[in-house]
Amino acid sequence: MRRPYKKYIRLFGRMTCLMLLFSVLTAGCGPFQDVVPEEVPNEEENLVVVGFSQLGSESLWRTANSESIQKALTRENGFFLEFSNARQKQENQIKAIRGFISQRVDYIMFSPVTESGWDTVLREAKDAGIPVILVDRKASLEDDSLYTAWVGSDMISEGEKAGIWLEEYLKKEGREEEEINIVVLQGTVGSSAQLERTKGFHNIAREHSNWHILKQEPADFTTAKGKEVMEMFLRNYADIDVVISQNDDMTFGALQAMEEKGITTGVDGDIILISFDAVHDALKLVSQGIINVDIECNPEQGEYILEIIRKLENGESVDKENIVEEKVFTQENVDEYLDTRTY
Ligand code: GZL
Repeated sequence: MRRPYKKYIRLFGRMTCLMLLFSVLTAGCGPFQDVVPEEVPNEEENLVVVGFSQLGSESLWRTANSESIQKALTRENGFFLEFSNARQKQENQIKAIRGFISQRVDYIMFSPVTESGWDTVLREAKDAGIPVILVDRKASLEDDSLYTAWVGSDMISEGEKAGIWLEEYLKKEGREEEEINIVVLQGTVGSSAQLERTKGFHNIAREHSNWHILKQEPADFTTAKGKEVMEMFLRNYADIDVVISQNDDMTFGALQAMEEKGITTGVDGDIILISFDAVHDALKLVSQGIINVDIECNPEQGEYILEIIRKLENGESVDKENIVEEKVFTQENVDEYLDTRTY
């Protein structure tokens, strides 16, 4: 819902802040170095101005998530999107959100890099009368009126899907009574992806006293860290049966580490490999039998957000939680999706 009586204040405030923003940009320093300053919206366009603090660009999934949002919130669709890349640092997200507040944007969107530490800045947004939409990850808040809607995945379910697949696979292989040693490459500590995928898998693993989680180690959702942590696992554990990697980028790193030691993975491999995200490059490895199963985490959230903001602009109510559709990919079903995967 537009705030007409404030629009001139907002326009002046916005012009001032955007000129400040542009000066910061031209200085080449400051937290907004990733914001691409399209020409300032003029009031006649009546664009909905959205400030978006994306947590980073750490993974192929994140890139696809950003592109999905940029493709939806376009000028043609009536939006002016201010995009800021926080490089996986909470302080950069908080700085960006405060910048959006001072610019008096119409909506603030962000994907919380970790769940805690947002109450103060979101109260500032609420006091400024700016609705907040959470994207992808969740924020743990004392007062859930501090955000209007969340769009993302049921990541507990994702973790449970991994556990259920492993149960079924071991049964099919006649290994359901075998002692199974598991190591886990975890995502960014404290992120809802890491917390909920871990919780979901544990919901299943606790039913199997013969499953032993030898170690869970954060690898920050990146390929480089994934390789480093897998090298540590291989140094410390001689008999690993299952590697669970909480995103495909870490899986790519883990595969490099195992290949260097001559260890094979997948359908006929030494180690069962379970991954999350299901980006195209990983689905190719599922098709080749190198990754046993990839639990999809759908980054295509732009259209969900577009619908939510349009409803809010029309004064309609919106659901607080908006969960995106997701699949599980194995060698049995992956080929029918490979050609249409855009990320
Ligand atoms: C999941 C998302 C995670 C992805 C990773 O919703 O937050 O962050 O699984 C990304 O690839 O880094």
